[in-house]
Amino acid sequence: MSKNFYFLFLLSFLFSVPVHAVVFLADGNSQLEIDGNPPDGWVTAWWVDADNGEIDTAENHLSEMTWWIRFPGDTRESFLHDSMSLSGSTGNTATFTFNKRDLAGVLNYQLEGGPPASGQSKFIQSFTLTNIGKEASSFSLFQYNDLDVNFFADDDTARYLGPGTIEQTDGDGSTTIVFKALGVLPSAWEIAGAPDLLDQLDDNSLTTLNSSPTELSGDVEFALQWDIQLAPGESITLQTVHAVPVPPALWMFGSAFVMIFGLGKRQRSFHA
Ligand SMILES: [Ca+2]
Ligand SMILES: [Ca+2]
Ligand SMILES: [Ca+2]
Ligand SMILES: [Ca+2]
Repeated sequence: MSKNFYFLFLLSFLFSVPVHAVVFLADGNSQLEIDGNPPDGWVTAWWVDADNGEIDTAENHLSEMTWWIRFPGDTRESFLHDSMSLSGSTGNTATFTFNKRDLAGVLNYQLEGGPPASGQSKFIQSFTLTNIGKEASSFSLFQYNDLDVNFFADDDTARYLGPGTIEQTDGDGSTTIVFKALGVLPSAWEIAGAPDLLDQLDDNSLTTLNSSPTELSGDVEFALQWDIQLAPGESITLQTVHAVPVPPALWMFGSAFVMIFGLGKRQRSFHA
């Protein structure tokens, strides 16, 4: 084996290293892992502490979340992160830039963890897309989500609640994740058993989501589709929010507590 061959071998190894390093965001009780290895990774974990103030492996709610795009004339969707690079990150935020054809994008991540052991958390993705070309630009953008609420995949139920809103609840009913699309509402959505939709996005044919079913149980996944047209120079910003809110029962208990406590105080001051 020649020296040159050895050098080329080393070089090929260097260039096979993924473009994006893994990015970890942390805030409060939460961590988010962003890992750019296609096609099975982008946001690859969302840990939320729900008990003891320590993040445990079994507190991961997310198997994977990926973005896909298709332009007119394409014969399949492509993994959007192949055209993305990290432009900066802080403790709980990260910014990526995207460029493909005449489309320039900025994708921002923000993680908002709750108090220790609360189980509450939120991560927000804000995506600004600008047509930097001289012609109108049309494209279909997809976001794929395989949430596994409370880590165990098979006992979840996903429900479509209305335009841009899907919730996914764990089998024991203790934890619900609410997904919301804001800014620009999706043109279509779909709920399925994992990994059907990922296979559809990653195969060699065109995918159009069919906006059904409104409820499904098992190892569920869901995807959103935005069909967008931009004039030259035009920009849009769409946002998606994944949140584990305060459970409704706890929220009511909290409000009742405040009411009783408030009344008690008022009565004491009345008698004084
Ligand atoms: Ca824990
Ligand atoms: Ca799932
Ligand atoms: Ca589950
Ligand atoms: Ca496809």
